[in-house]
Amino acid sequence: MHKAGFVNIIGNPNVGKSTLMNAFIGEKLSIITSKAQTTRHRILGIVNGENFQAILSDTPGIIKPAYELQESMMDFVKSAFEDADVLVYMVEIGEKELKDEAFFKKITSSKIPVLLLLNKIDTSNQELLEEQAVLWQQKVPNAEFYPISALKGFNIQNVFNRIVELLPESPPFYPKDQLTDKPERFFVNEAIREKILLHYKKEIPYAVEVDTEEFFEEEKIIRMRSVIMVERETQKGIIIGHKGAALKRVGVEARKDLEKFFGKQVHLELYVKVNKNWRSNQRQLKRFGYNK
Ligand code: GDP
Ligand code: K
Ligand code: MG
Repeated sequence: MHKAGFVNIIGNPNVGKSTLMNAFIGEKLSIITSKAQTTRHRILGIVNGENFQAILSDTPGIIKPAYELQESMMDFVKSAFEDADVLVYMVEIGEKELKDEAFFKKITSSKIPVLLLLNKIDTSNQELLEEQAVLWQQKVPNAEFYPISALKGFNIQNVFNRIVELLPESPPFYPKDQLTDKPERFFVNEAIREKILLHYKKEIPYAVEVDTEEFFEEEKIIRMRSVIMVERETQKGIIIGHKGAALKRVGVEARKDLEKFFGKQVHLELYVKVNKNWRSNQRQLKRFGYNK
């Protein structure tokens, strides 16, 4: 018998959804930073076993949209309810309220099995943990409850075993050697965006989009050329930095991650371009893959 199905991970920004997904996959597919809205797209990660295929999806955190890009991000979250076989609802220690009541209702009235993961228990003491466990089980009584640490790997294997149990009987949906539904260029964009999130302050990361224009795989090396898009001339200057030092750092660090990811030497060329107000422009958003 073979089992296969879709497992959708939802929750507020920064609770650890991408960290969990990567812990399941064992590869760095989803970028992780301490900033909210790091994940903009819906990313599938596929875990294959001899008798199962779990197709996990990491979604952007639930937020109230303030501009078009965010509206499109929330469409990815909504779609996560539509095709799931298992819902993984993640909260973190100390979190009390949900930012969106409509979503919360969908979870508590879900006909699909729900696993409620209370994450970051490595940051908690026993008393707080017990209090939170009671609180969350009352709030989401239809869910199976698991305290976890996605970062330290605590209870992750148990959760994963339970997910596999809950998968319906089905042939695989994707080839069994496939890890993700996203093309290689997507991971190049994401590796660069992660470094920008890490090294620049304030609004810069949110004004940035990365587009990999070239990706040539040769026998011993992969050659890539990517453009970092910003909304204003001043942001371009900040990205490049004094004598190009800031941009160089992004390039060097992203290249190292990409060499690990692809298991091959990488040559990465970066440049910066101003693209006025791309975040509010439907056509531009479509181009960057934000249409559903
Ligand atoms: P997402 O926005 O829900 O995808 O959250 P991320 O996976 O990007 O994680 C947000 C931040 O929480 C990052 O700094 C992670 O390192 C951190 N984090 C995730 N899981 C844990 C955990 O189990 N324990 C601790 N202490 N930090 C965690
Ligand atoms: K994050
Ligand atoms: Mg994320």
